[in-house]
Amino acid sequence: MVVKVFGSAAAACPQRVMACLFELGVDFELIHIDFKSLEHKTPEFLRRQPFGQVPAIEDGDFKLFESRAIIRYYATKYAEKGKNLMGKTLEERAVVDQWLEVESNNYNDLVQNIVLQIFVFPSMGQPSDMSVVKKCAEKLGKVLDVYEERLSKSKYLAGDFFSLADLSHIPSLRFLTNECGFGHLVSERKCLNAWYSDISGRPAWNKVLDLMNHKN
Ligand SMILES: N[C@@H](CCC(=O)N[C@@H](CS)C(=O)NCC(=O)O)C(=O)O
Repeated sequence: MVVKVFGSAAAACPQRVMACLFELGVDFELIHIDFKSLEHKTPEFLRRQPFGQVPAIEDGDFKLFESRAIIRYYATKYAEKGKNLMGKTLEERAVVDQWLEVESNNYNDLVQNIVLQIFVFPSMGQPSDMSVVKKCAEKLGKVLDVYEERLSKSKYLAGDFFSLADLSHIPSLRFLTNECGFGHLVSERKCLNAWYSDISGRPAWNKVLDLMNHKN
C-alpha cells in the first residue's frame, strides 16, 4: 500500500518528508491539503493532525504527524536500503540527532519568522513587520556562524555522510534564499555555501522541486 502524505507540495514541512521519501525510494501519494480554503483546520483534518498543520502521513494502518518524527521513522524503517540517513553507530546516530535538534530549536523559528514576514503575510495581503525580520536575521547570522565553523571541519553536519540533519534544512533554506532574498546569509559563509549547493543539488530534492513546480 502506497504511503499517503497529506500536505502541500509548496510548504516547507511536507517538503522535508517528501525529500526523505525520495531519498529512500519509497513511493508515496501526495494528498493536497488546501491552505486557502483552510482545509487544514477542518474537523476531518484535525483528526489527523490536532494542531491543524501539515504534514501528516498514513502508511497502511499507521498514522503519524510532525515532519521530523516522520523522517526519523522512515529513515529507521528503511535503514537497510543503505542510505545511512540516521547514521550507523550509536554515536553517529546521536550526532545526527544533535543537529536535528539544532535545526528544530536554534535555527527553524528564526527562518520561519523571516519567511512569514517577507513571504507569507504579504501573499495574504497582511503587512510585514521589518523590525522582526531584522532581529531574526541578526540572530540567524550568529546561528549560521556556528554552522560555518562546524562545516569547516566536516563535509556534512553529522560527519562525512549526508544525513537527516542536512536534509531537514533544505526546504527552509530554499525559502530563505529564493523567496525571501536572504541568500547572502548563506553565500557570505564559504563552507555553508558549499554545503547548501551540495545538498540542494541532490536528485531527491530536485524531485521535490519538480512536484512543487507541477512537473509531474
Ligand atoms: N512542527 C510541525 C510544524 C508544521 C508546520 O508548521 N506546518 C506548516 C506548513 S510548513 C503549516 O501547516 N502551517 C499552517 C498553520 O500553521 O496553520 C512539523 O514539523 O510537522
